[in-house]
Amino acid sequence: MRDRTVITNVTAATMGGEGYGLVEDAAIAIEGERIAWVGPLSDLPADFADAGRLDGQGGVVTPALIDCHTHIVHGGNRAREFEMRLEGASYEQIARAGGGIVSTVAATREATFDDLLARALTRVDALIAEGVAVIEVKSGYGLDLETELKMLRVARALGEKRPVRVVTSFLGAHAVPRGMEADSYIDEVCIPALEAAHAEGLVDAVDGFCEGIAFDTDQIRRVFDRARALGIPVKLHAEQLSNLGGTALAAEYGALSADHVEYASEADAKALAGAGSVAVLLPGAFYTLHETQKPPVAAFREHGVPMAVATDWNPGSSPMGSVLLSMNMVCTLFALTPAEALAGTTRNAARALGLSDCGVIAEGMRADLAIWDISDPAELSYGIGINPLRQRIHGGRT
Ligand code: DI6
Ligand code: FE
Repeated sequence: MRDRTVITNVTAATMGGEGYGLVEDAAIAIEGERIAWVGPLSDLPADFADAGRLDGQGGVVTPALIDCHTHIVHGGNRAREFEMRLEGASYEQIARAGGGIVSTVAATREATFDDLLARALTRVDALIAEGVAVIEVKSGYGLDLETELKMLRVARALGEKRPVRVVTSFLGAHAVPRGMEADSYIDEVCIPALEAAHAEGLVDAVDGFCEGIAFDTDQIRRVFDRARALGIPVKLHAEQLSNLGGTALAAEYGALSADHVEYASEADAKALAGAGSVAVLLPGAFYTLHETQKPPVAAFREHGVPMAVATDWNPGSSPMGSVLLSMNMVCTLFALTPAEALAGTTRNAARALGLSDCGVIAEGMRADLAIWDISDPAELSYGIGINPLRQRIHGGRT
């Protein structure tokens, strides 16, 4: 018989439906790696009477957190660019002067597989310590076939070395490498690299950066057409620094998500709603770049666009290793409610990754749970630099 455990003495924020979906004095029965039952302890089926007990000590249990947008596999760091921005240079100026993404590309090409893996594992450990059970990891600092594959193999290895689920995104269309034109890069390097990575089973989704300093919609469209032909879902860094039509393009391709979206319009919000795509909000990049244009949160709410929240952990625009901090920031900077922030790192983050077996506490879902030393789930967003995790459960295992 499979392991059976019942978590008791907790308030459950199930995240099913509106708000937190709170169940006071809850019981959550786990069988193997799945949730077998959830509800008030007083209604627990007699069937579970002999199961082991896990005392939640009066805390709150939520779905384990999901970081649905990261670039945690990369070489080097860009602390010098941080100093340059403090001296007045902009992110785009630094990128056009040969810094920015392409400087991380040089460091990532140079790093060995083992170096990249060791550094990324420290980042994974920081996220696990915050109750994270699923991490999305992008390529995009290789910009050549060999290094894009190396990054994605490292990403897959992270999920073998640690008890965490890794979902990969191929981000070959992240920047134009030195010495190449954007069009020939897309056709001669990016698309062949995508095909090779897909053939190796390394690609769960295809991403791109649609921006003046990166690729236009025609170039992204060519990558998306190939993704579609290969049967891979797409997502897009869209409307981060300007409005180039990336969000509308993402919606046209039925994207899992459009990410950043500070410069998205009301029409973009409607398009996302029509496509069922998630808007992924990345307040770490907004904060780091001193951005002032906020994403159209009111329009997302009005049109029913699900909002997810993530770290965007990367060495340039968001050197931020905390999902909890992203939840605080998205409330303080973009006026999400703490319940929306938690939905953004659980239910809607799962949706942004195309996962339907996690992100809420419900029968049949994976038993990916976090038990917190708090009495109100709003405390998760309210604290700054405070980590109240008591225990993380991943696939039913503590
Ligand atoms: N937008 C971002 O915020 C990251 N990538 C992107 O397309 C930044 C990547 C970097 O600056 O290294
Ligand atoms: Fe990003």
